[in-house]
Amino acid sequence: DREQLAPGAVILRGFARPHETELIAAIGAITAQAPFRRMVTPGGHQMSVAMTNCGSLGWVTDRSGYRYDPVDPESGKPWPPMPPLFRELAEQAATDAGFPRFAPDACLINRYEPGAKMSLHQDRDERDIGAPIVSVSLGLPATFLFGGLKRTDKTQRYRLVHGDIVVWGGPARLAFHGVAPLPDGEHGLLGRQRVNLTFRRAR
Ligand code: MD3
Ligand code: FE
Repeated sequence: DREQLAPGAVILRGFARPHETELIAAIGAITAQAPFRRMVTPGGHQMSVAMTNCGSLGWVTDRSGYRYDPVDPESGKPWPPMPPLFRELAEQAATDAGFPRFAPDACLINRYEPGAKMSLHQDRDERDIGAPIVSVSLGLPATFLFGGLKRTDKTQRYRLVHGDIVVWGGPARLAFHGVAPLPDGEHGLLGRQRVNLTFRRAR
């Protein structure tokens, strides 16, 4: 089922569930090559969310700033390739939400352990903001915060659970958003964590 959160923001509840086993296996293979790590923001704070990437470009942050990098700075090697299933699932979800021909070149993989959060921010590091962003939630449920185009705009809260996919495009693309501190819990396949895949067209 498809539900509109806001203009341009569509949630496809359970859309990834039929693929949960393969998605989790693929995440395991990617993180064996490019382990999760907690990056440092330009302001010098270590993020509570641990991250890695797959695809031709990966989102990274360090003291020098945010960027998309074809190379994992920890290994000096290219990021693991994006599995065809990831690409196909993201494209199918985008199409169902009204954004056909989405061709992501970057997949950021975020890991939240209990207490980890993501503060309110905008995603503005992509060259083509005409392309949507597709996010896949796996593991423990989280509360997603969705605001407006100004940091001070009122935020709405949505609960995202294992298998949900959200497509953010059009007027929602530059909205402020974040994730509330992850409550502790136990997920049958992923244990005490939430993993989020974020697909973007960076270049
Ligand atoms: C709404 N990640 O990595 S994904 C991020 O759950 C990020 O890990 C969150 O925000 C997470 O930048 C949320 C959903 C998401 C991604 C991009 C958006 C929502 C968005 C861009 C605009 C509006
Ligand atoms: Fe974001």
